[in-house]
Amino acid sequence: PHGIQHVLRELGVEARNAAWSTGLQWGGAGNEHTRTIHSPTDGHPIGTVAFATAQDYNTVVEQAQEAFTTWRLVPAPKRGEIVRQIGNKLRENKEALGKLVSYEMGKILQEGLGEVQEMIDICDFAVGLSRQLHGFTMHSERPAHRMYEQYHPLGVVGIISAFNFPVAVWSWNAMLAAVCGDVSIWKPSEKTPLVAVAVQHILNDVLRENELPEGVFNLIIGDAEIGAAMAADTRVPLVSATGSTRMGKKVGEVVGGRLGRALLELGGNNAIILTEHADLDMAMRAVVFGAVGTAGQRCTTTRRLIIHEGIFEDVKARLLKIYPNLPIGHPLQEGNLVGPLIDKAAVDSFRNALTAVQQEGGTLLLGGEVLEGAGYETGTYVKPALVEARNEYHTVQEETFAPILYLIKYSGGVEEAIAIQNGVRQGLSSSIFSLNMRETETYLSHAGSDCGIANVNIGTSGAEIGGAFGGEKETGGGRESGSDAWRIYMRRQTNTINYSTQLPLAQGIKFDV
Ligand code: UN1
Repeated sequence: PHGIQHVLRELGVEARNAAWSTGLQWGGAGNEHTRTIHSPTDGHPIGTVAFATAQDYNTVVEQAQEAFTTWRLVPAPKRGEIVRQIGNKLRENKEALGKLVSYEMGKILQEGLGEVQEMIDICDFAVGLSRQLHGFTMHSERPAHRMYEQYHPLGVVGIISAFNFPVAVWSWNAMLAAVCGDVSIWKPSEKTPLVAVAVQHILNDVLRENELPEGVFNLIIGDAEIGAAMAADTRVPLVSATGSTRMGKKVGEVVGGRLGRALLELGGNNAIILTEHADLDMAMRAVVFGAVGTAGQRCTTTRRLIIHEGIFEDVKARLLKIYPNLPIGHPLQEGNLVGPLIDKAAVDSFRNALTAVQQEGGTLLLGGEVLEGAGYETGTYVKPALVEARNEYHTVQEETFAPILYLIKYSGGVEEAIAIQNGVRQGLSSSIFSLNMRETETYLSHAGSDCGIANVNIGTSGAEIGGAFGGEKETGGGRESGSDAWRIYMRRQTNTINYSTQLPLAQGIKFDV
């Protein structure tokens, strides 16, 4: 269906037992621990993968360490050239990869293509960056001395990615790490390993064409045990993990326990504030894309809508008109805007959250049903829900990875709306719709949004790669992608060079021997 067999052939993703790949070699075949991946869109099997053992993991780390000794010596702009070639191959394969993202993960094709575009964009960004990995120079207090700082490659970077962005978030990490001179080991979500296999083939081709060592880019497919091994492994100086706060706390604790670096991008509980001064026509598009896009499975998904009481009924009426017409169905079918949830467990947490919030006093205005009948046989398609609720409800305080939008009323000034918005444990993305400068500037001020991302008159999701991406509080504090996020992938060194004939000490200390 939808030409998927053709796509799999084109991308070289046969139902092979691909457990891990160090650059050019595939291993782990013959492993008994295999899993067949079924599409959440139609339940059909896509391919089978073997899960890596602890021994496979060790082999991969050793090969990565070996490759690092070569890769770190390749001049950074030359590393950028390799990333440029990867970006070009991603361009050539954009259509096929976008389709596979869509089929394996369940997001609509437009978003699958968007995800591949994010990978291409970060490649371009990283190519430019490869000539700009600069530190500061400073003036020494001592005569004829020079001081400066430089950034060196760090080593092996572990990348744990989530099912919802099965390739883009990996690329933010891996492409920056690559130009920084690091080698990486990618553990994709066990729910979406096949598109990772497809991308690994592309990486392998580029490595082979450039006669580069195996192990510059590594893929290891496995379950939580592999992630745990990475977190505990002192051979992996940086572990970058995207996923739930529960997972992130474990990784952060273990990595912190060995004083390694953790880059965490965890749960969000993102809100849009609609003040009386909002342009509602514009706001509605952002709200609906933010709440139901990717079927509510982005970490930047809009989960709470904080609405001034003066426009509350108007906003509610508009949403109640838009929601029933949302085209829900196979994500590769043109025209559909909402695909399935990733699996039945996700459907259960969606249903459970809706039950719980109603028990707490929330009102389910619309949605919440699991769709049945032709095209919906998997039981993974749901109707996005609108719920009138209060911010302090337990259910509202949690991130449920599903399309539930909580409508929350406020009656005071923008400060009250900001307090509600900040009144959760997570701090990823946020936005305000208002044409009033006092409101928007207050919202962006030190007393405003406490999130890593704060937008004005655009929604909470769909960030561009050029900015630093990440959030505060239980979102984990990490920053990935653009701006100066590259620094975490390198080690920093301050150098002082004496070109005088004396040995003066700093702070004027006299120490004659
Ligand atoms: C995620 O959901 O993990 O801002 C990442 C966005 C996308 C990335 C989301 N560019 O929605």
